[in-house]
Amino acid sequence: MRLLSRHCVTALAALSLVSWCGADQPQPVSTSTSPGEVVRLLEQGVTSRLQPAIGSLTSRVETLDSRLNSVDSRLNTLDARLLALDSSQNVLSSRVDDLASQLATKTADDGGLSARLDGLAALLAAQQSRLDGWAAQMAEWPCDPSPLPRDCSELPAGTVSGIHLLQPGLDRSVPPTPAYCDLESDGGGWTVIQRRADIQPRQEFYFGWQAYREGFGELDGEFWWGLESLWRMTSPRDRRYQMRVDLADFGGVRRFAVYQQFRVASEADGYRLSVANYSGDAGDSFSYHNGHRFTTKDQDHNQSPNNCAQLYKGAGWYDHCYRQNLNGQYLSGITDNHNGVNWNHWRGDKYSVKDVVIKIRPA
Ligand SMILES: [Ca+2]
Repeated sequence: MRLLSRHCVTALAALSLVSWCGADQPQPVSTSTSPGEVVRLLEQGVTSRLQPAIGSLTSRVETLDSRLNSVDSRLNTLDARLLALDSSQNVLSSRVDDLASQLATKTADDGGLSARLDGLAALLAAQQSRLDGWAAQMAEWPCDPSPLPRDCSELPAGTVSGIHLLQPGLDRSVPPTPAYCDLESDGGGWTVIQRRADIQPRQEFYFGWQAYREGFGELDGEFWWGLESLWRMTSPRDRRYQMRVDLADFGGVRRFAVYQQFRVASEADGYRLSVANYSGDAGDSFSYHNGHRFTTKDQDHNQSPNNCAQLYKGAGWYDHCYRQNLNGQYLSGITDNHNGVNWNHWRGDKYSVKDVVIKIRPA
């Protein structure tokens, strides 16, 4: 047996390696195969052996890639939800702040309410004590042979100004009614029928017919005495009444107007006004209302196509509509509307005066 050459040994080793690697169909190699051919066969063998592994690896890489994409997409979703939660939290936080601020305001309001309730309680107590006084006065009344005064001018000399019981008119069967008597200014004897003043809490004057019929407010504060009492007092023909209006602006200037004739008709005639014979320094803003019936926001008795009380937020003997609006809104001086407590012939119809007193006494 001749010795194999070194090349042949290498080729045989390579063939063994191919065989050992388990090639399915190793190509037959003859001992005469050249070394180059051996290397090519070797590479071919290795490649075909690695092909499935590479395929498997590629597929796994693809799987991982796809899972990575899926994870990436889930991360994006989570990111978006996190952002949404963040924004929700901001909204909630801002609502909590809102509620806290509302709560603070509410608490402050409660303080104001409590003070107003205290004020009302004090008013009620004062009212109660006044009622007790009148009750005592009335308890003595049936036994008193002298009738109650028809108006404040009949109160005995020396009586002090303030609230007194009257029995207006001639009908003795009508229950007595309280009134504020001014027994000092301009000779005294005045029955006050309306007052406006810078007093808190502010008295509302924008009422309907019933309130103006019966009267409202505090007799020692702001009030309207009542049309029914005015009619009872001024309608008997045995006595004529005069009316005086005192006014003051917010600069401390005072003016007055006196009318030597003043009378109010019955409710059936809409409490029609008779007023005449002006004198004074305020200007004559009341004569325009002479001969007109009373109008409230719920009873329109004036010549305007509209309800003047609704138009100018008051009540009165409107025509078409007014030269004075003394039952208008208390607007404290210069206004941009015509709703104030105005006396046109003095401060015009856009100046709501500070003080008003309307009073009557026998002429
Ligand atoms: Ca009208």
